[in-house]
Amino acid sequence: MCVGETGMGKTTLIESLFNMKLDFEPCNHELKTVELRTKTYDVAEGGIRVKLRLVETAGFGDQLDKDKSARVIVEYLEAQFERYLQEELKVRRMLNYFDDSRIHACLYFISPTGHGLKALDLVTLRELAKRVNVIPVIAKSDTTCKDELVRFKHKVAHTNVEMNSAVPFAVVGSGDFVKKDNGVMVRARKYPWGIVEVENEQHCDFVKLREALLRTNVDEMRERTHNVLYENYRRERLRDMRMGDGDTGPKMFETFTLKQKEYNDEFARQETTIREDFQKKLEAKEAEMRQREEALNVRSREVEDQASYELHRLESEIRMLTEERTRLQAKASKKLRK
Ligand SMILES: Nc1nc2c(ncn2[C@@H]2O[C@H](COP(=O)(O)OP(=O)(O)OP(=O)(O)O)[C@@H](O)[C@H]2O)c(=O)[nH]1
Ligand SMILES: [Mg+2]
Repeated sequence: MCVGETGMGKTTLIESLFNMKLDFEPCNHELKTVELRTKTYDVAEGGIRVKLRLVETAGFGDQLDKDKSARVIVEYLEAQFERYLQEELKVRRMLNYFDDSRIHACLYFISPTGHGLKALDLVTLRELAKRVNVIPVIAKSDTTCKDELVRFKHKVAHTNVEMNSAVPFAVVGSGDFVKKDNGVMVRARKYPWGIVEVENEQHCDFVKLREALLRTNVDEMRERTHNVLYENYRRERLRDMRMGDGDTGPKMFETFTLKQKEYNDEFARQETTIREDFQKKLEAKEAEMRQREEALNVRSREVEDQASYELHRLESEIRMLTEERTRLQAKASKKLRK
């Protein structure tokens, strides 16, 4: 994996390391988030054909939120660990045939022009070092003079960030070949005053880096990825899944039964609580409804009483008027007879 700011020479260095042309598109500075571009190649190393998976960051350091740049890379690294863990947890696991995409080495490109590591470098290196073997490289080291480079290397090496190699490799990459005076074609960068040869140890640490990355340290890095970095991730994840020691092997079934019982008990407890809550709410609602019904009954009784009182009053009035009329009619007929 190559992590470094846009245009830092990531693709060129990988092309120089594997002596082949890669089809990684250059990136502009306009990406809103960091992207990871992955490509797989078949390469022959020391006569052996190996599958090489390359991941290059695009847009790294171009956003304001520096933490987010690191987070995207961390998420990618952890996703590869998680794939492996899921395979490992299968009943019929096929680890020998599994397409293991865990990253074994990360070249971290440091800008040659700085006074040391930038905040972005520190934040990212701290997070990366927990999940991948980090190899710091000072990019485009032909753009810095020799004494300054020595001081710069020293400064980076003494930064309090855990890295795989104590001293960063000062590297130069080039896609061009130049013919030397002796007629030999070398991979180099041509300047008005001469050439910087990529594979010349007097000019840069490219050869040392290639030796370390592709030969001497390969097994060590693979082992560290599996035994230390992946192991840490695995431990954390299994703890998250509430698995502990003794959850596998002969005791696994008992632990599983115990866990299942715990789960069932917890489920039953929660179910009872929910049922009791529901019952309480139901009873409260019923009491409220009863109260409202009672209030309505009282009111309707009041209305009924009022109506019957009014009815009685009107009936007695009608009776009095009828009597009055009868009395008046009798009086009138008596007068007529006279
Ligand atoms: N001086 C100098 N220039 C370099 C070196 N390596 C690459 N370059 C130049 O830097 C420019 C960018 O190189 P790339 O390899 O595309 O950089 P990159 O990091 O892959 O860029 P992105 O993928 O776009 O982020 C090109 O013009 C290269 O020729 C180097 O070691 N020294
Ligand atoms: Mg590139």
